[in-house]
Amino acid sequence: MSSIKKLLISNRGEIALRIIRACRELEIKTVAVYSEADKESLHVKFADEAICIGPAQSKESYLNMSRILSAAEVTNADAIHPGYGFLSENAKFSEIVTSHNMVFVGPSPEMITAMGDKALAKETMKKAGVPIVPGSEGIISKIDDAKKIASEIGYPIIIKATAGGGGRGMRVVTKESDLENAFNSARGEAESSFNNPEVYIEKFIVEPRHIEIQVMGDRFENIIHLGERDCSVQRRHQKLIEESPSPAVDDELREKMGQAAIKGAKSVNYLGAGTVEFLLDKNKNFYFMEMNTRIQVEHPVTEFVTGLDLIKMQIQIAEGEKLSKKKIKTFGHAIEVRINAEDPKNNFRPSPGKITSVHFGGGPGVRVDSHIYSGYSVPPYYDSLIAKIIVHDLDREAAINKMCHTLEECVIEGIATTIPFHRSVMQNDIFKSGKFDTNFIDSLKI
Ligand code: MV4
Repeated sequence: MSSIKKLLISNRGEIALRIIRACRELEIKTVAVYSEADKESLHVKFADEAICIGPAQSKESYLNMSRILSAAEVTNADAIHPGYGFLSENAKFSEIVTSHNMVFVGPSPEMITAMGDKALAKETMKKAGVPIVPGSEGIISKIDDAKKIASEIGYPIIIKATAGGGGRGMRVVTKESDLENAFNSARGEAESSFNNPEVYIEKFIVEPRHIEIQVMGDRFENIIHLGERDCSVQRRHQKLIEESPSPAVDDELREKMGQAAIKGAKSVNYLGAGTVEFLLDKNKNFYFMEMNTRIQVEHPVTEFVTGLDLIKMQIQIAEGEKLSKKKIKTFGHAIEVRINAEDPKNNFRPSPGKITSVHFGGGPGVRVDSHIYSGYSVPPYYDSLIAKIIVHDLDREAAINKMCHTLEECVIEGIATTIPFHRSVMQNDIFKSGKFDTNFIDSLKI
């Protein structure tokens, strides 16, 4: 039972602010770290202490373990929260933080490694009885084996990098004559992206939805699920809009997917916040895809429908607290849109630069998680997320309506943002119908 007194946040932007706010409520002191490009960032101003850890490039700052650890040592921090991205799923970082007698607010190195290898994670989930997509048992390294397994499961198939995620090293193959080229190029891309050429093969699920279950585990073998998030609105593997509940998931399916996620998480003794990602097909079959061992960008939609504070829970679990025995109740419908500094009229090209004025919408059931302000310059070095707008209302229709009005109230001047794109999606008939899949955005003419 360690009680955290001072926590260092090895991240930036809105998530760093989010973690600082949770710490204030828990009466934990905070240390921000920042790169030279982030001197004027809000997380630097809001934290109790702030330490510059190096130049703008992530490798020299937010990804530099020794500089972050030095910052923790000189400030006497007794815990580190990695947020999402950067070092949040780096097994070595988790290990080093712990070996320096600090609490890592995240999973053990073993857990990160086990889930970071996608083929291994799939095997682990299969053994636990979680449904998986039919395919190869583990890695396929020879084209003849690839041909054999592909003809067994039938085309179309998908080749995936075991070190992958985010679409890199992935190839869809519809006929055998394309297999050899795809196999070799997937391995090549996997090698150059992840220093690991290993791939595995699955049946390709056409027009799936991306549904993920939020789970939380404590040190006392309690694992709970907090319902699903539907993240089917994506563009080039970047999520744009997330919501809970999913328009495609009824109570019965939610219970099935929730229990499957719990079973999977229990089988590895999962600790802390995690997300079990599934593909859901047209016939309501669901298949394990990946498990993320971090807090996710879209956690606020789950917070809105459950009334819980997932960041506070993460920290309390890391301190050794037990999960509450109270039954999780969900209420209403929440939608999140990601506001990126990108120009939707220009192929979503990044649009860094100085923000000359900002106004966000507001009102009951509106939440804005953002680190921007008038006069702030969006640096070109990091991901382009500048704000998340999350709304909550009684049902999906009311939530969409509220999001429309909120987006109408929003003004961001000086840079291009994805606000106009979100306004048009909120008015799109397919989006409003709730009947869409992961191809929805790429099928729009934008
Ligand atoms: C799939 C799939 C269809 N069938 N696997 C995309 C990212 C990576 N995490 C896995 N992905 C997919 N795996 C099988 N067997 C379709 C995708 C996919 C996708 C998944 C979720 C959300 C958006 C997507 C966009 C394209 C492809």
